[in-house]
This record gives sequence, structure tokens and C-alpha cells, in this order.
Amino acid sequence: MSKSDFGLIGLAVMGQNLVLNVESRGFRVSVYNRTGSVTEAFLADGAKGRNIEGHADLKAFVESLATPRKIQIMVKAGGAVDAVIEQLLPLIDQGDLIIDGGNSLFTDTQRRSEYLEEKGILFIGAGVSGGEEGALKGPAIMPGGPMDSWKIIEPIFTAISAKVNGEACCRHMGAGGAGHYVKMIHNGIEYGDMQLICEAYNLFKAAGFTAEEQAAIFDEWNRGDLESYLIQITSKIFTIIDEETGEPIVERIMDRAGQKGTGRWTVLSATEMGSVISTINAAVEARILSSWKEDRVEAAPHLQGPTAFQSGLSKEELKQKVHDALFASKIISYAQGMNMLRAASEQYGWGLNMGDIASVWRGGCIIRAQFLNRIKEAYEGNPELKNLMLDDYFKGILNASQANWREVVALAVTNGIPVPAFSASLAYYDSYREERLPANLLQAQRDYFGAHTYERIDKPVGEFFHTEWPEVIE
Ligand code: 2AM
Repeated sequence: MSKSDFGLIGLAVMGQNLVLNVESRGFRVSVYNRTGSVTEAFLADGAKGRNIEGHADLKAFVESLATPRKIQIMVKAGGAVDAVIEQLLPLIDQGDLIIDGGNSLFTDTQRRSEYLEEKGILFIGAGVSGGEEGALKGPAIMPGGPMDSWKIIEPIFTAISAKVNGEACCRHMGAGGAGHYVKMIHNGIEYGDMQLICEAYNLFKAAGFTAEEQAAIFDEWNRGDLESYLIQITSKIFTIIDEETGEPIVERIMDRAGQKGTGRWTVLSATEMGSVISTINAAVEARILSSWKEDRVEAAPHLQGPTAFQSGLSKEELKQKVHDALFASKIISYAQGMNMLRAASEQYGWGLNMGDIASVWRGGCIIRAQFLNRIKEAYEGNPELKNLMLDDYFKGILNASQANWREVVALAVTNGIPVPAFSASLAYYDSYREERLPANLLQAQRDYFGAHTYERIDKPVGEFFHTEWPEVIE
């Protein structure tokens, strides 16, 4: 029997669907799973009658692969990846390629890259996005690792990935952990997009919009400049009625959000590098706050706020203003995310290409959206673009939206409706365009208690001054 073109270890749903996707593009695939019964079930069901062979024995699995072997690991992120790598090492040869397609932390990927390079084993850390359906029909793939390792898997990954205008949503991102880093930022941005949509919904709900009306709004938005997968599914969510109660299902769902941690990793990495991603940060914190359900229920009767929602706006007016607030905030979130990627690229020497990243995110993944075409164009037009907000298209949108955006944030604040991501985005916008921030006072305070010195606006940069501040008498 001929050898397989590709091997995959880890047959949870993502793994199974990727196997089916690879096989459907004309490749022979071998599979292995720690628990053999899972492999058997897959062979008897999804893989039945297809060019897929399963193995209960890892050695036989490895031997079934054509060299250089291409083995993708799709197991739980963390120690399981290391465990599988260790099991493979005695069985594979120098020049074989291991791909980690899970949601690994980029520093783990950096470590594994170095470890395997020493042993002459090729390694690619690939972010894969698109959920179960994406894995089956075409995900966005963000591979990182040495270029020559990438070339080995490029034909298969290009074949299985999503396509936009005939272009594969899969490009080599950079060395080492670059692929998993880009995937991490993708997830952070996904958190931001979702939270912004939730804030729009919260305002609409307070203003008395029915689920049906909201389904129509998001459907309309999905046909305009906000067109995206997340807006589309949001529209559909509002159309689903709970059979038991006859209410929209969304109103029966517990308001306690889960997270697997990639959003938190994004925030940690941003803090470490001194990047500002306040929209994503707000989204991560909003999830954490949502999980304090019992505390919130307990606090609700004790802490006062405004009662009846008042806006003085027609529903049509409110809809338009919320649209502008959402779109402007989304631009800020992406501007922050792209700048964080650039900072990481400089720090780790990855040479990330912003246009390529936006291009890969256009299809297959959760944040896929029309507007990524604009981001791609912005960075292709000016690879050195300092901030997405300063690109002509995005600048135009922000300038045209800012008045409505402010009005929405003010309205939310007046009515006691939390809009952490809308307002964090607006504060970033207003800070970034401010020539003079109040950090002069901050410098005075630092000089007061710690003699940290300060620069003066009327003296050359780099010249430091100190004031003898009056002694504080307690
Ligand atoms: P299992 O079916 O044997 O549990 C998602 O959990 C996937 O990762 C599953 O295919 C699971 O295999 C696999 N997995 C989790 N931990 C693993 C480990 N330590 N070694 C090998 N596979 C593991």
C-alpha cells in the first residue's frame, strides 16, 4: 500500500475535521489517537470509504508516512503537546516535520522550535482558526517556523485553507512562535469584536428593541460596512426561539461568559511589551466580570443607578449612532491589535507582514470580515503605517463617526449601562489625538516624591530638571 502524505495525531473534532479536509483535497492521511477506540469510531464513521488509514500503534502510524514525514499534532495545548513530541522523537528521522496545530502559547512554540532544531527535526507552530466547520471546509491558517520547513507543508496547507478571491487564507507568518502569536492576537481581537457587539445589544435591549428588531438590524449591518461572520451569527441568534418558554433563546441563556485563556494571554503579552490594547483588555475584563454572577446578583439591590432608560432618540436614530460607535470602536481595536503585532515582531525579530496577516484573516476564521480587505489595502499601500487610524479610509470613518460615538458612550453612561469596550476605544482615540496629555502633572508628582526629574516643553529633549518641592507637613 502507498505511504500517506500526511499524518495527524489527536482525533477530537478539530482533528477529525482537518483530516477529512486534507483527504478531500486528494491526499492520503494516516491518523492516530491516544485512546484507540476514538480512532476506531472515526474509521467506522466519518473516515469510512475514504483514503484514510488509522493506527492503534504510534510506530506503525509513523512508518505509514512518506518521508519527509509530515505529522500534525492536534491535542490539548500544554503538556500533552510535549508528551506527544517525546513519544514521536525515537520513531521519526532527521528532516521529518512536526506541526503543532493546537492553540499553543507562543513561548511554548518558541521553546519547542529550539529544542527540535537541535535534534534536526523540523517544526512548524500553526495557528488554525475557524472552529469545527472551518477545520472541515477551510480554516485560516497562520504557520510559523523556518521557511524551508514551511515549504514542505505549504502545498497541503494552501489546499485545505479558506480562499478569498482565489487567494489562500494561509501565509507563512514568520519564524518560531510567530504563527501562534498571530493566532493569539486573532483571538484577542475576536474577544473585542464580540464584546462590542454585546454592548450594542445591551443598549438596544435597554431602549426596548425586540429580538426580532435586533435580528433585522444585525442582518442589515451584515450587508454594509460591518459585514462579518460575527455580525451574521448575531443576527441569526436573535431569530431563535426557545421551545420551552416561547422566548428568544438568547434571553434564557446564562450571562456568565467562559474563556479558554487566549484573550488573557494577549493582555499579558501586551502588558509585558508596553502595548496598549484597551479594547481587548476591556473585553477580557468584561468576561471576567460576567463570571461573577452571584456577586452581581447580591450587589444589585444595594448599589444605585438611573432607572428608566431615556435617550430622546428615535429607534432609527439610535440604530445609526450605535452603528457608528461599533464601527469606530472596531477600528480602534484592530489598530491596537496590529500595533501590538508590530511591536512583537520587532521584539522577537519575526518580520511580520501586516498586509499578509489581514489577508489571512479575511476568510475561514472567526473574525473574517469585509473590512479586513481595507486593512490589507492600508498596509499594502503603506507598510510603515504608524497607526491604522491614520490610513485615509479609516481616518474618514473615524472623523465621520466620532460625534455619534461620543453620544452613544455619553448615553450609556447617563443611563448606567456599562460599555467598557466602546468607552475604552473612545478614550484611546481621544488620547492618541491629544497633543498634550496630563502627564506633565504626573511627572511633577514623580519628581515630588521621588526626585525622578522631568523634561521641559521649552528646553531640548533629554535635558532633565528637578524642582525643590515644598515639604509636606502631615
Ligand atoms: P484522547 O482521545 O486519548 O483523550 C483533545 O483532548 C485531544 O487531545 C484528544 O484527541 C485527546 O486524546 C488528545 N490528548 C490529550 N492529552 C493527551 C496526551 N497527554 N497525549 C496524547 N493525546 C492527548
